[in-house]
Order: sequence, then C-alpha cells, then structure tokens
Amino acid sequence: IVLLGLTALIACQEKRKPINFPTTDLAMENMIPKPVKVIPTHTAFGLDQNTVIYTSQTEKGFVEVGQFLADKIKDKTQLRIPVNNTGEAQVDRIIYINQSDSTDLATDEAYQLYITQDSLILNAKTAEGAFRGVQTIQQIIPEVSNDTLVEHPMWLIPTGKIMDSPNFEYRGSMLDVARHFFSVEDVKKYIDLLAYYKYNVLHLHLSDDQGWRIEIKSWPKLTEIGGSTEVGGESGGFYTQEEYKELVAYAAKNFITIVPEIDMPGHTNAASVSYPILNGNGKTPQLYEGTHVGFSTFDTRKDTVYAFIDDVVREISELTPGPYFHIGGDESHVTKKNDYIYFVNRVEKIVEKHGKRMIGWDEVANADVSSNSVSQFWASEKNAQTAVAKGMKVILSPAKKAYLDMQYDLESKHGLHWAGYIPVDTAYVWTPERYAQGLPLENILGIEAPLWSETISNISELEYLAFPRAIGYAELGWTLEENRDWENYKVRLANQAPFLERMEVNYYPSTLIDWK
Ligand code: TNX
Repeated sequence: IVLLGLTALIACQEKRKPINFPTTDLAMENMIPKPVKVIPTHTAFGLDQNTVIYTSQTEKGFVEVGQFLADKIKDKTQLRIPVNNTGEAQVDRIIYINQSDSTDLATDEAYQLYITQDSLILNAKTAEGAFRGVQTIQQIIPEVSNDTLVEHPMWLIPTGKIMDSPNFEYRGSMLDVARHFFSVEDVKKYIDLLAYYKYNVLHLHLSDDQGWRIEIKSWPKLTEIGGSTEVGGESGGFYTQEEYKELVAYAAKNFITIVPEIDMPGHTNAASVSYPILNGNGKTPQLYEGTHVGFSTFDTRKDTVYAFIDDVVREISELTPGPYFHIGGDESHVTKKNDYIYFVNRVEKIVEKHGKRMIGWDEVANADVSSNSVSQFWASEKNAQTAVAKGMKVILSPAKKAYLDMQYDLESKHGLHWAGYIPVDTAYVWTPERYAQGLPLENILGIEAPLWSETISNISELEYLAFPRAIGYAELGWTLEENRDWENYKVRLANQAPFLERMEVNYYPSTLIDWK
C-alpha cells in the first residue's frame, strides 16, 4: 500500500507545478502540551482535497487512529480525506501513520513527526503513541485555509520534525458525578477535550454522601434510592452498566483509561440510605442534599460490609479494562483510626483479588498498604511521605494548585475557595516534580486535576471551571520542566480560543490571557 501510494505520488508530482509556499515556523506553532523537540524547516505541507491518509494495517489500532484523524480534519476543514483507499482520487500528498520499532521511540506514547512538502509521516510504536501524535497534527492544521496558492483551498502545515514523549505516565482529570450527576453525553464531551490535550486518564468519582451513580446488579437499591437525588435536591441519576461500558469504550477510543472510584469508608451516606446495614455512624441515614463532608462511615467491623464491597468491586472491575480501582478513603472523620486502618487493609485485598491496583486519597497511606498501591496527594505532605516510606507511587493533586473546583478569583461564578483562589497562572506556575517535600521523582506516577461538583450542575458550568486550567495541567503532565514557561505558554493558550469556540466550550475568559 505504501509503495502504491508513493508511486501514485511520484506520478502526480511530475504533473504538479511547484507551489511557492510562504515561510513557516513549526517551532512557533501553538501546540499544547509543548513537545520535547521541534526542528522547523520553514516550508509547508499543503493539506487539501488531494491528500490521503495511509496507516500501518497489520498493527492493532492504527487504521482506527487514521480514521480518527480523517474525522477531525473533516470537522476542522470540511475536507474528506480517504484512509487506506487509493481509489480513483488524485493523490498529491500523503499522511502516513506508521508503526515503527525505532529505539528513538522510548515509550508506547512517544511519537515522531516528519513533515515535508510531500508527506507527513507519523511514527509510533503503538496506536496509543500514534493517537497522541494525531493530536499534535490537529493542532498544527491552521484554522483558515490559504485560497490563493492553488485553485482550491489548502491548509498550510509548517514543515519540520517533532520528537515527543510524555513527562509522566499518568495524566488525569477527575470528575465528581456524585455531588451532581453528569450525563453520558457530557462525559463524552469532556473526554474529547481531555484527549485533545493528551490526557490519558479520566477518574470518575462515582459515589459520595449525596449520590450513588453506577448500577450494581447485586445491590439494586444503591441506584434506586442512593441515585435519586443530588446536591440542591435535583433528581440525581446514575449510569446503567451498559452506559458505563459505553463510556469506557468511548474513553478507550481516545486512549483514555477510566479509573472508577467508590469512596469509602466515609462519603458513604447514599450507600447507607440504600442499605442501612452498611451504616456505622449510629444515626438513621437520610438522603443528603447538602455539601458538608465527614459525617458518614461504613461499619468497618461487619462482615456484610465486606461482602457488599466485594460485590461492588467485582461488578465494576468486570466492566473496567484499566488497571486501577480507586477506593476513596478521604475525610473519614467519624471512623476511628484503628477501624479506618483495618478497613483499608481489607479493602485493598478485595481490590487485588479482583485484579486491580488500588488507588486511594492520601490518607490511605496510613494503613498497611502494599507498595503496589497508589496514594493520591491532595492535602497532606506527611501522608505523601508515609506513602514514599511504603514504596508507593503518588499521584499529585495538591488542592492549592490542581483543584479545578477552586474559584479563579473573587469574580468567579462557580467554585469553592477553601484551598485558595487558583487563577490561570497559579494553576500553571508550579513544579509537580518538586512540589512536595520528601517526594522523590521516581515515586511520582503523574498528576491529576480533580473537578468536584458541589457548585456545578451542567456541562457549561463544568467547562467554566475546567477550562482553561485543565489545559495547563495537561502541559505540566506531558512537557519536560525545562520546556515549560508561563510567558510562552500564555501565548499558546491565547491561541486555543478558536478551538474552544469551535467546540462550544464555555471557558473562563481570564483577563490574564490575551485571547485570540
Ligand atoms: C475535599 S479532596 C474533598 C471532597 C470535596 C472537595 C471540595 C478530597 C479527597 N475530598 O469531598 O468535594 O474537598 O473541594
């Protein structure tokens, strides 16, 4: 196929008049996250109606990645670019998505782009790497075509070379669908946006005091009762197992891993209202529509509770191909310390039995957890150090820097401010690599930006808090420290406006940014 393509190309090139491309600079493109290395060659690849895509066809997933790119090119330019189809079409230029075992491709997510006037070659070891590279291609296709060089519109992509791979292997965002429920469509749109900035994890906070959001077939009242409301008294909602599978599959197409969280032993009021036998706080549980935390707990000394958890972890794990299961573990203020430790110890075993690796909020490090489990740092440096002492990996989500639900400033329409205000610069200007004392680089799995939903109840409000800050966290997770710089980032961010507007994202138009 490649040879066919190249022969066709050469045949056409003979007929083609040379085009006088304007000078370009690939290094000045508004790519976020900024790639490891960009070497410009100052001319252009003209994407037009005579461009075709070819992909490796034997390696898993490459054809689908090619189709994904074709769809995105269609959305942006209206061009219909064939994928692996020589057909009758005139072929002037080729985009080739190629599986390569080159040792320059250090990880599965690494990719290289070689862009010349005639071809745009994307090399990656895996379809995942190719998918990350496709995001870069999307970002360097200009918003507007050049209509004067030839007789039809042409989108000029700057030529040169890009070598790229991620700084951290875990680059996530969390969405709290418990305090307010978000529909499958809403979550899919969030996935689209995360994927464009090379995120690879979406953590779903599926249960809390105010709601239980995933169908568990063996305990049906969880969603019947526990899913019936949300903060403010609206009607709540939940994902059926089919809908959850649909989300997992949609995320997988975007090379995003879903991390399901069932928060326990605290944050369990909705579960205990559904099945009061689970309750351990001594009061009769009632549906809760407020925003306080720390009042609920499971009864950690009852075997029924562990039988329940076993069913829940089993059912969700069966629907979840990713390696992680998040057990929450935060703010269990009415669970006695010994009970908390006993609980986390037992639940970790259940998670492992169902083939998953446990993640918990930073408090879980105080239990006798295995070095294979992961601690998510949100508030306590001491807990992060305890995790390191136990050989655990840590995900960085410091509330003061990485909480998407903190208000930007006094003017912010939504959000809280218990951890402070987080304007767009504060969200970007910090160094995950050196944020917490006593947390060595080799223990850092990556970063995650949580979006708690006490103050937001629809996709537009979600977008207001997440964007543009989530774009900055994408760069902190992917780009090397030496390549990060606020002044430079700020300009690239300003140039995301056309994309965000095309996607109808209700981003917060911070005055710190000179939006384009
Ligand atoms: C703290 S951070 C919580 C959540 C709240 C959030 C609001 C964490 C592990 N727990 O229950 O939603 O603050 O910002």
